[in-house]
Amino acid sequence: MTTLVSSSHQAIELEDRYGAHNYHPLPVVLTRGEGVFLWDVEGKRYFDFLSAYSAVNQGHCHPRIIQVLIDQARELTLTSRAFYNDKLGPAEKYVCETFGYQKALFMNSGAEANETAIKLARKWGYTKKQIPENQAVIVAARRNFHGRTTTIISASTDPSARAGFGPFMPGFEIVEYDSIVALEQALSNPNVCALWLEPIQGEAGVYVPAEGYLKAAEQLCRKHNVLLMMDEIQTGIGRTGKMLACNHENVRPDILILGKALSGGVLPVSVVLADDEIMLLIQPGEHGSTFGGNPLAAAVCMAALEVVKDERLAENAARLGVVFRERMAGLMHKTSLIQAVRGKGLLNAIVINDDPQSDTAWKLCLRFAENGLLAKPTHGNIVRLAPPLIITSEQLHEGCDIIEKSVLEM
Ligand code: IF1
Repeated sequence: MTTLVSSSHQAIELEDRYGAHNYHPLPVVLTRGEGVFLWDVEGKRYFDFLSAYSAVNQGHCHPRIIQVLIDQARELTLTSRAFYNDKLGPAEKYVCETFGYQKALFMNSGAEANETAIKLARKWGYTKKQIPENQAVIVAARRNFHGRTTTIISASTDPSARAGFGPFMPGFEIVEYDSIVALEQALSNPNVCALWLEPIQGEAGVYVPAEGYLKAAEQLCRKHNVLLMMDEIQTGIGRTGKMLACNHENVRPDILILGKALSGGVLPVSVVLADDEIMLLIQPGEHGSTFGGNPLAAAVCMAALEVVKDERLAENAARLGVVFRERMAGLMHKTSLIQAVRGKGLLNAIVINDDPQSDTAWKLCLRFAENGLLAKPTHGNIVRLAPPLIITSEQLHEGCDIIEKSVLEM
């Protein structure tokens, strides 16, 4: 018999008793979402300032995306790639045209898209750059976050992501993020096939590199015949004030990796984009997934991207991001609790002026929740603040009022 949840307490107990303990969530049990708002099972309303880690840029349960989901679900959900379906081709065309690439490869989770990119880069390294067999190296950045698979964590520098999960996949070299000197040195190794970066490091604490870093990285990749592989899973789809964070520096990665908001947070959809000379290196039977490119995902993906364009969400993120950082800068004058504010568009973080080992950021997030706003600490004393991009100026100010009130109460 299935259980009907009637209180937050009960839901938390069930998860605690029957679920793996791979997360430590804030004690809030959500049951409904609409736009920038979430409601818990007791009926309390919250501003969502996490947006499911930027997966719901279009806002919760966007009516246009949900309508497409319902309509497509009634027609056809999954055929596998053993056959063609009538939504995948249009979705491939749409993402290729939207982001300016010749080919698309749909997967599901962000981790799978990164795995796909790794395979593409290695294949390119062996066939085009003549790297000796099994010697290909991918250069990644310190404090990166690209997912949770055993290969991806092999490139992680975060002990909590790695400890106890070895042995690790060889073939990764770590460089300091935001250091052009480090890149120059690492990319000159002739066995390097790709440089793998986030344009802003999300998990590391919304670390925005110095202006010009991404452009320099692109130029160094060209110079050393290395592919630039950009993980825009968290930064893409309007979040930083442009369709892609790379657009801020007119950088065009050779391999572009997208996920999260590609479906508006409706179901897992990720995609890897590249031109023919890279993508066609993968032959039939060499890569795939049961659910990747399914018609439900394809239909939802097109609707989710249309919403971003039609509602000018990148422009809204750019405009309101400035307002948000101004409000936080104002708050910094009223308290010493906030040490720094940083970010781009509506991907921002505040740094709490306390020992990263302390639980101050966690307590602040509990206070936020009490006052009707949801956010989550990352790496100790950093709080990421990233509302859905459909947020209005009025709603943003209301959210900032809650943040200000909570900070001053601490
Ligand atoms: C969790 C963080 C965010 C990502 C980038 C790939 C992936 C992610 C740049 C993998 C995923 C996640 C996963 C989520 C928490 C979240 C996160 F706190 F861990 F760092 F967003 F900031 N590339 N990010 O940010 O995508 O396989 O999960 O679809 O709970 O692990 P995925």
